[in-house]
Amino acid sequence: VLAGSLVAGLAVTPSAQADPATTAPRIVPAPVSMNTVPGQSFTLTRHTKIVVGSRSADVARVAASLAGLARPSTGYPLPVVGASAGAHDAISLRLAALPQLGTEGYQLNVSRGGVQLAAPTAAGLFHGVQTLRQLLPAKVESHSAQRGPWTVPGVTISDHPRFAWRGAMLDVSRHFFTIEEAKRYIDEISMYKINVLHLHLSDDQGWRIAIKSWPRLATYGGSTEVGGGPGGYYTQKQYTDIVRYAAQHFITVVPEIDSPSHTNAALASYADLNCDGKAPPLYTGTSVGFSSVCVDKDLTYKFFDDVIGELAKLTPGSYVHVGGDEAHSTPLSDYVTFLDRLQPIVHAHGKNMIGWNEIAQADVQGSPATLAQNWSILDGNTPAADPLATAAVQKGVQLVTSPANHAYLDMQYDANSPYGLHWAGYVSVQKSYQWDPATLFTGVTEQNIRGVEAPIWSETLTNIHEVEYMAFPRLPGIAEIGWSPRTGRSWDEYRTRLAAQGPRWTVMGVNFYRSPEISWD
Ligand code: TNX
Repeated sequence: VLAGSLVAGLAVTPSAQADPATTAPRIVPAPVSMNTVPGQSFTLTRHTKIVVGSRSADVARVAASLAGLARPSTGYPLPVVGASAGAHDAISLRLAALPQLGTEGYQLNVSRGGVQLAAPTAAGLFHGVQTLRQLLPAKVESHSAQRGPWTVPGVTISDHPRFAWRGAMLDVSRHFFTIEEAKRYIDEISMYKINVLHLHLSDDQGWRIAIKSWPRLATYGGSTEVGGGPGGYYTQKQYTDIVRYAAQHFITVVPEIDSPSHTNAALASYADLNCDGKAPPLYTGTSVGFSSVCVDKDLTYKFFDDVIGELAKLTPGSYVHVGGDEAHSTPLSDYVTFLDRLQPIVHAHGKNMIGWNEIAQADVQGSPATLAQNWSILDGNTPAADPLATAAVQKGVQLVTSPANHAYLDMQYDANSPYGLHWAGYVSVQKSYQWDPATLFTGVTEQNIRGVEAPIWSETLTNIHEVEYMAFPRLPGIAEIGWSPRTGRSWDEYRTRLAAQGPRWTVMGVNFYRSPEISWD
């Protein structure tokens, strides 16, 4: 019996003879504890049922999503039935009082008789199903019938996340991504237990959400993108659809309206928002920091009150992201004035505020729970002094960590990467994995950290396939840093687990980069 999947030396080198019943399964993110139980594997058959042991619509939906995944590939009916059907030859999902697992943990036991998944919440069951997916053969991801056997190795897993915020950011402003593309990304990130989708909805190059009180933002401000393409925007109904789809994957959408800079699309749409009353032209280049809203105009605050008000109503999650980055053409005193007026607007609409780390220069308050998203270039292993992180923590503001040289997935892997930027350096798969939130900054402890986030900026990325190429295989490593215990973490062990993801992505049609750093299965 092997305890603690992250303990060095546990990783089992894959070999042609590997017996799935005795080889430690390769799961990303690594579970907190996993024991393999030899001789206890379970094989799905056409009689296997999915038993829902709790009367909850959310649990029923998790069961339905498991059935939806496994029916096409196995060709089995896998009926979803109630607890009276019994747990034999079944995958059973039930809610249970397991307070030690928090709000997202789960327990998974596989034995010859069946699979037992228990969790305190439907979110925990969903995360447990993601683990179960990785215990099944990769071809379970196929949309057409495949040949079995569909064997799940005997294991007992107890698992829960290290950090509450495990985010992925998609910049839909520099290039627009359709709702179908956003949903596809949700499918992919939820496999790795990501629970926040941060949508960067506005920037100089495009405004991507319809605002009823300021309609030209979308119809004019959304009409182009980097390179001059047609751009686009989400109607409020479409945005709601994305939010609902994300919620079904236990992902909270955090919408970002960037300000006071990164606002050219808004300034171009409404001349009155400019200090000189003149609307600049739409912008399709890739410079940053040249735009600024007019900090002295009352209309500016009416504008953000209206925009954040509409967005807050459409957003069930508790956070609205206000940007705040790279305000190079806003004098610091204006920047502080602006943020000090913006934060109460966010609160007035019942939301908490998150912004890029520069917001720590303003009078931001830890309570309610304001967050600063740090995007500094940092060693990641040897703590460094970071004035903005220090300022945030001194104000009681927690950090979401996105060190650009480790967690920015729009950075090129190396000089040969066909897409991406490299202002923060090249970010190899190893580099994206070898850092930790608790060793980024001096004077910042784990208690100051809400979690991690992997942003993808889209100056060079025009469709979801290009986004996938940047996210995979790096995003699962960031997800693991957010979810798994730090003890025993090692690149050499991780890369063998990551290698097992390749065949899954191939079956799913995910356009991943076959990095030579990994010996892909
Ligand atoms: C910096 S990081 C930005 C974005 C760019 C990105 C490109 C940050 C908060 N702002 O405006 O898109 O670099 O990597």
